Amino acid sequence: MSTAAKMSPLSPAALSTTIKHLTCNPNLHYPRVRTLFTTTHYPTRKFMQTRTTRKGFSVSMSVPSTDPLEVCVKASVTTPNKLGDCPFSQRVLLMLEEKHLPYDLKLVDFTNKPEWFLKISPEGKVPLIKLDDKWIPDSDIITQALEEKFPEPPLATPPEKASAGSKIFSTFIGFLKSNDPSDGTEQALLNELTAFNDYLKENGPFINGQEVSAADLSLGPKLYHLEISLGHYKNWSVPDSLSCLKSYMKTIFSMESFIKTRAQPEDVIEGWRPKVEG
Ligand SMILES: N[C@@H](CCC(=O)N[C@@H](CS)C(=O)NCC(=O)O)C(=O)O
Repeated sequence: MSTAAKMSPLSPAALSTTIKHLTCNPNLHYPRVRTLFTTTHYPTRKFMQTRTTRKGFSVSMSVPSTDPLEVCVKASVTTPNKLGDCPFSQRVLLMLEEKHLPYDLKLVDFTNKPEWFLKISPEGKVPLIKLDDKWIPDSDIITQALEEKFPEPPLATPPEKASAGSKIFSTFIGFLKSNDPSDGTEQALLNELTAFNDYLKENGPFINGQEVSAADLSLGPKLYHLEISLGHYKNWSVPDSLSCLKSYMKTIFSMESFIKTRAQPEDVIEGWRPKVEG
C-alpha cells in the first residue's frame, strides 16, 4: 500500500461495524471504493475512505486530502453554467471522481474563448488541469499524471489491454460524417464494435476484467456520444446482437461518476452538428 493510503488505527470493534455496515449495502458491488464523506470542501487534510477489497472485505483508511484541483472544460452551449459536451473533458472528470479528488470546474465558453484561457491553452483546447501550479493539457497526459500523483485507487489499464476499443471513436466519426450509405463507413464501425463486443465476451465485463479502469473511463464518454449522435442524426443504434457491448454501455452510463459528469444530450447533438452538416 502506498504512503498515500495508510491504515488508520481503528479499534477492531469499530472496524467490524464498518465492515458490517458496508457489506450489507447492496450498492457496493460498484465502485470498488466509496468515500464516507464528500471530499469537496472537506475541511481537514485527511479523511476516511472505505476500500472494498476483491474478496469483499472493507477496510477503512486515511488518505491525504487535497485542495480542489482546477480543471478547464467546455461549457454547455444550450444551458448557462452547465458542463458541455467534450468526451475528453468527461474522461478527466471521471478519473477525478473515481479517485475521489475534489475539483473546481472552470467552464470555458467555446463561442467566445476568454483571454485567460487562451493564455494557458494557446491551442484553445480543453481539458486542462492545474497540477503543482502548472497547467497540463491533453486527456492522455492528464490521466497519466493523475495516476502517478494520486495512485489510490489504482485505475491504470495494463498496456496490453489499453487499446481495446480504441478505433471505435474514429470509425464512429467517419460514419457520422458520411452522406453515402454505401461507402463502407457503417460497416467499418460495425466491425470495430463487433471486435470490442468479442473482446468483452472473453475478458469483460470491463476492459481490464472485473473492475473499471482508465481505458473504460476514456471509452465510456465516446460511446455516449456515439449513442446520442448516431441515434439523432442517423436513427441508428448499436445492434442488440452485440449484447456484451450493450450491457457494458448500460453499466458505464449508469455509474454515479458518469451521471455526474456527463454532457446533456442536447449539447452532444449541437456539438456534432458542424461535423454532420459539413
Ligand atoms: N487529444 C486531446 C483532444 C482535446 C480536444 O480535441 N478537445 C476539444 C473539445 S472536445 C477542443 O478543445 N477543441 C477546440 C475547439 O473546438 O475549439 C485530449 O485528449 O485532451
